[in-house]
Amino acid sequence: MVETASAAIQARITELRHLLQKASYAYYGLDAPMMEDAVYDQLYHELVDLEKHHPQLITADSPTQRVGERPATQFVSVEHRIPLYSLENAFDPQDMETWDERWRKLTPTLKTEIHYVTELKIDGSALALTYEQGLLVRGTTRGDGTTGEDITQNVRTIRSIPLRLNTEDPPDWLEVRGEAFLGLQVFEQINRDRNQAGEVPFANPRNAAAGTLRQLDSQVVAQRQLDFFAYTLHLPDPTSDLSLPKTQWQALETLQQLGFRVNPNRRLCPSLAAVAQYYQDWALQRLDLPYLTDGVVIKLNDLAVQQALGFTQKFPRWAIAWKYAPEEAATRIEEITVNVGRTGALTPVAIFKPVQLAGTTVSRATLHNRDRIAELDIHIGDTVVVRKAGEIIPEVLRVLPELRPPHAQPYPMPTVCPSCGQPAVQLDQEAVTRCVNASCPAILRGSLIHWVSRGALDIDGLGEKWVTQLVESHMVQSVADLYELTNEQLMGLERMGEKLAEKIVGAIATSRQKSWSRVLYGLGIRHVGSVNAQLLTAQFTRVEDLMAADEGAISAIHGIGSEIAQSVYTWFQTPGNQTLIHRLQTSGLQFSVQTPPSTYPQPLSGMTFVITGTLPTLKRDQAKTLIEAVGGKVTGSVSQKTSYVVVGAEAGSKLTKAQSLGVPQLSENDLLKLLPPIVFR
Ligand code: 1X8
Repeated sequence: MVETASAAIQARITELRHLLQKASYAYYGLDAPMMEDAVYDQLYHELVDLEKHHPQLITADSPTQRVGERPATQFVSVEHRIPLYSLENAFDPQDMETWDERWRKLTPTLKTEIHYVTELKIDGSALALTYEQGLLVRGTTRGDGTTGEDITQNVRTIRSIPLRLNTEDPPDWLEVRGEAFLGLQVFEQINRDRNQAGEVPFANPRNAAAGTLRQLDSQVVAQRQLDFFAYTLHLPDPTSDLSLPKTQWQALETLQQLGFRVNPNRRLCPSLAAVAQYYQDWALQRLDLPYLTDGVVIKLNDLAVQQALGFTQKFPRWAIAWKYAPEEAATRIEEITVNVGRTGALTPVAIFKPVQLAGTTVSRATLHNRDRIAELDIHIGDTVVVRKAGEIIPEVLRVLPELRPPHAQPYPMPTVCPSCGQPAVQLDQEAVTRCVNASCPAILRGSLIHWVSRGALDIDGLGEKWVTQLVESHMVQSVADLYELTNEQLMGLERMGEKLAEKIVGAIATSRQKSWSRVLYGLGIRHVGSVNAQLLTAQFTRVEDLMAADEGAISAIHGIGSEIAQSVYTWFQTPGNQTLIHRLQTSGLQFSVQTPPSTYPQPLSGMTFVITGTLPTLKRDQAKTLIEAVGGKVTGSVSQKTSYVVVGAEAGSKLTKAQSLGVPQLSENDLLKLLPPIVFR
């Protein structure tokens, strides 16, 4: 229902947007959070609620408007107003000297002293962002540099990209360029979830970022938590009161002021020697960053000099990328084995002669599926180039065909499951080969490994080797059997001692306390990774509700698409799965949301508060949430047991009663001082 909005409501909406924008900028732009997540969420939900009742007041730059409702059907090509050039690459100091001499020759009359700005080269996907009158109107991919794709819907979901510029007087038009990327932790979580969902993991964070940006459904993009570093600012010539930066260094500062995240690891270098030092300094340090870099970017600082130098056919003359050598090594494939995972997917794995790569010994790498093997044209005995993709996951890059031994045979994907011997199924549209035997021991083993894993039921001590024995000995035929294991039974396993058996049985028992969302994740339903499990259990707080829901009700959850909904629905309608749920329920596992204990410090625990009158800024239930978050209780009436009354304007009988009982009084300000860790810093 649309309600008419009073001036007070309009003012509150504006205030909330302002606060949330500021908080986002502090968090993403400055890396200096201004409020706790819980407070942000609360203010955010207050705004969502107000906008729901007053949809006529929703604006495109509201922080609630990041995720589009409707998936795009395709992306539209757009021509870049200014082309996005790529950078010339340098690989050693000699290349740098050559570049330096070249631009110097072209500026013989240069009098001023030249500085270089050095920045990290982010291994992501370039974006161009257009702002008109201070509002984000378009986000495009680089494409071929001349024409890119309009992915505005997806760009809007990136929380470190402001929807509105942080300036009073924006120019009619400006363009910002930078790199969208995925942090390593998020990347690893995405791949865990993809594995879990039976999908092929991304080879590296760059592919994952590029793939995510081209997702048609912006809800999926929003879940992936892309991030963005801005590095170029294009302003129209006679600009507004944004003072026109004269140097790249100033431009970076302006970008930061406008609300963008700018990489802090930049340096102003007075000489090529200083540039080389920066390159050296980051060669190892970069490996500790939470995102990937593949080199450093060097730019001439003076924008007038940049303009005078201009561009070649392909590159700016005033900038260059000095790349770090990717770690690669050649080795021989000795064998290809096949893993059968929880989802029944048969994954080929190359086993090769161990090699040193980026500081570790590597002897195996996934080949993903038959398509990838065909693409690489791998034969057993081939010498291949392997690389640690993004310094994490070993990857087979290519075959060296000239080193192929005579009579080497291509590798055929098996037609039967190597674990149970039943025929493996290869669907036409899918690259994945699957075992579909419901009682395949490899699938059971995979399901158990997933169930006990850290993100699921977190059963410590029950490692893969014990799981394998439990499956092979037929002691466990379903995850529910775990909850009936005894010390004595476990001690029947090879090399199992009394202490360890006791510890494992204890860990299994404790896992009964694990949350409903972990249980749901642990069940290993296709497409239900940890994020989706949380979304589902937030809406369906009891398993009965989820079981009773149809596909429409499931896909009505923001962030849950129809494919996921169908998978969940089908799973819960399958009789064998219903039996499993029933057995697990009988074993005492959690199938409903329990109120989680607060993770904040609890300085107010044991204290009871009564709020009376109108507080100057907090609404009553906001004050209540804050107090409860740090352990306090809020009740409706004053008694001997009341620790404090929080007093606002026009307080009535409760204040009188408190005075008569000698209960101490607090103003809102006094209250806020009692809760420093969760309120605005
Ligand atoms: C590409 C990149 C640039 C920067 C960082 N990462 C990149 N991938 C930077 O300037 N800090 S500039 C650039 C380009 O111009 N193609």
